Amino acid sequence: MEHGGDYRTLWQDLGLDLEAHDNLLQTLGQAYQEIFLAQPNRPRAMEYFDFVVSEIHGLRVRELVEAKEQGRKIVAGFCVFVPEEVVLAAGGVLIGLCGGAEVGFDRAEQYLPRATCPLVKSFFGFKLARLCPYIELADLVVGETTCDGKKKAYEAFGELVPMHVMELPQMKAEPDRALWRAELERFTARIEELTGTAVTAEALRDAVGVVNAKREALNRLNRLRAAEPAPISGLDALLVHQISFYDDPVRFTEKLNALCDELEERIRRGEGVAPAGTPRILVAGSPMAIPNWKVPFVVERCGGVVVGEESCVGSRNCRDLVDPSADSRAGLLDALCERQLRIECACFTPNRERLDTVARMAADLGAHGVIHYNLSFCTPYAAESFRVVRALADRHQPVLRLETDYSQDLGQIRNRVEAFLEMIGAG
Ligand code: BJ8
Repeated sequence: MEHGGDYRTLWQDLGLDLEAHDNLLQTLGQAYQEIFLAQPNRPRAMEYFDFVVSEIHGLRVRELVEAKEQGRKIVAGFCVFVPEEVVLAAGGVLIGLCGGAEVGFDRAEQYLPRATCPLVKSFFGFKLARLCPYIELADLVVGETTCDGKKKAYEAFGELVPMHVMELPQMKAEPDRALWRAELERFTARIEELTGTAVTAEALRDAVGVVNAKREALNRLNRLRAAEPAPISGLDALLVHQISFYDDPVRFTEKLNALCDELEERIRRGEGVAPAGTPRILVAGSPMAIPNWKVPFVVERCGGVVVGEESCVGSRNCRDLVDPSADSRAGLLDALCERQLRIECACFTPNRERLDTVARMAADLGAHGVIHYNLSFCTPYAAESFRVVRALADRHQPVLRLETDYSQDLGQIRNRVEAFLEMIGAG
């Protein structure tokens, strides 16, 4: 991938496999060119996000190295239940780890069953293949007991990196809330120990403000996509969500608000990325981690436009904000707990609210159809897909179930998506 600086010494110091890393960046650069830069009529403000991707293993990594040199700790996580607010309040940096490419799977399969979700195999593979600078920079990696695939993978991953695993309950009744609240306390203590900085009420409130502002900007983007014609492609919007996990939160919020200003302007002028009448699709289901761009790529190359993601790389991560009004640290942790337990992850049972959320999002965004997307071997979302299909059928909303991994099975997916778009168009 093109980048502005020479980072070879940096990558070497981090112990990356330089040759394989060169190949990875080259492949990613080509894919980015074909998938993103080739799109017509993109908003100008996407330039910043293109730049961030072109520097994905460069400038941001250097920033993090400098942050470490100044004594800040880098914490890495895989799930939206890892509270960024606590890490920021202790002066640390939280980054989401790569898990969206078929990298190092053969090595990962020496630790994990073949029938493991690609997202899990990917973070394992990136580490074993020595291809992810972020994993190498992390002072602590935080896991959570969500699905079985992740939960068991963390046991093995803990042999390779320093880990802290949070016990996420599987239900949302009172005892479960108490458990998660206690886990937030235990996590905060671990972060304080790591950073040597006490998490005060004041610092936590500031951090809540920073992360709420980021979520508000993401929500603003999501709302603007309800316009017809759609002002931004699903590919670009997904990319923005993916970048939200590893960019500096304050800078990211500023740049995203600038993008939203431009989109508002486009909407006022009646401009879109695709003509009015283009079939509009909501994607719901498993998260799409960077660089997993398969579904919106296929939908948009087949003549549709993705207008929303009911996903953790999407609305699930930003829909609700933390109430910042408490004046004590305990009160703010309560508010954090309260917000997180509104997240409708399929790892919870029951998870009925999610069915209404998918239907409501489809209606609010003016979607003509929903693609329920799940990664291969992701049992929680696959199991829920049946109920989502029924709930949408009751509302006469067309839905397509897609299950895929990170392989290049584009032809097969294209056939199914084309048929779905045709059906919607004819309906
Ligand atoms: S809160 S969705 S980010 S757990 S895709 S690894 S579920 S087998 S990622 Fe998730 Fe947190 Fe829930 Fe959101 Fe398992 Fe499924 Fe793989 Fe998954």
